[in-house]
Amino acid sequence: MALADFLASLDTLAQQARDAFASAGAAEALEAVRIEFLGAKSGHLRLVQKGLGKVDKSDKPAAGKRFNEVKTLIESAFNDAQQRLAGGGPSETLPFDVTLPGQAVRVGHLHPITQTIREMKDIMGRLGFTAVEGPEIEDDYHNFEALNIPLSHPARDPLDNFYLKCAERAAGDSATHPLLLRSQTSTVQIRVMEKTPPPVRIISLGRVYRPDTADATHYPMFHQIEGLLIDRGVTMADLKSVLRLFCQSYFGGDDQVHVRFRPSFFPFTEPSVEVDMNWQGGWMEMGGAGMVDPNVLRAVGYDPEEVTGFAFGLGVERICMRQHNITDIRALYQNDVRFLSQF
Ligand code: FA5
Repeated sequence: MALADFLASLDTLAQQARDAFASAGAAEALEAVRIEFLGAKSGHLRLVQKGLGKVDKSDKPAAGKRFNEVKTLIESAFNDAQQRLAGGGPSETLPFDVTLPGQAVRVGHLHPITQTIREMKDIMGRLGFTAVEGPEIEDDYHNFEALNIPLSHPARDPLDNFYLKCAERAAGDSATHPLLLRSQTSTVQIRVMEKTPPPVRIISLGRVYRPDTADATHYPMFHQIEGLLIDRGVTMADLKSVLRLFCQSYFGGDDQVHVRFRPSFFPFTEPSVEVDMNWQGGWMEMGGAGMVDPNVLRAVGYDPEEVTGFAFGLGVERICMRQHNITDIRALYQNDVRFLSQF
């Protein structure tokens, strides 16, 4: 065989192989092309190699050199195609149809508690409540004293709170008050009223901490939504209406949720109630609420003869659990992606 003919057949083969590998759009197609060109028994390259034996002896070195170059070239075309498909990128040579529907790539989503918090903010925002933030490291004045919880009250017990030993203090706090991880979001009521003249209509959502033993409905760190409304002539009927409206909006209608108000006691509200919701054939305690105690109003400089108000604090985890039928609060914090990805 003339050298020129052999080299021409190699060039043709190289071009065909390059085109075929570049247009392979999936792993199966690529494998078929690989067998077609690089197959050990009857691939095109193998057949061309057989032609090498027919080339004149004096031309063999040039023919062999070119054969090896083309073999390397075809193998690297295969490697390139393999990498392109593994990377998931679009084929360079395939036409790209912009009218085809896109393929969603799921990279993750919000934790169910974050979703619940956002939905709650949204609903309460529509009811006219502005969301505000408060510090998670609190002094015992805002966590207890200003909320009418005296020094002797068992709620202040070191065994029931995470007191901090550190010397550093939150900005602006008096050095005489011990610090702790807040045990309730009711602290934010005080911080807002200290700075804002009535009327007030706020919610605050965030983490609170208690050394509770973890069980199906308790966790040492959990979230609360606090609500506070202060104005002239606010009554218990307003509190019940707002909580009912909130629950109906969140759970989807009167037939989806029953709310029960149980007489109770909190030092900072009078009268006080416990808020329960029906769940799994019984009742689950969701939070506490009541009319803001006149002592609390006085402590922040409000006149209880002029304004009245209500406050509530609900457990975000329990509301999220009821919504999604999660029977154990611990599942929310085990970070099992198989569990979390359901919501
Ligand atoms: C309070 O924390 C009051 N600050 C609520 C309040 C606000 C009353 C305003 C009056 C006016 P309580 O300790 O009951 O109340 O907690 C409220 C809710 O937080 C509970 O009903 C429950 O839903 C949730 N909760 C309490 N402890 C835990 C815990 N360890 N794990 C998960 N959720 C909890």
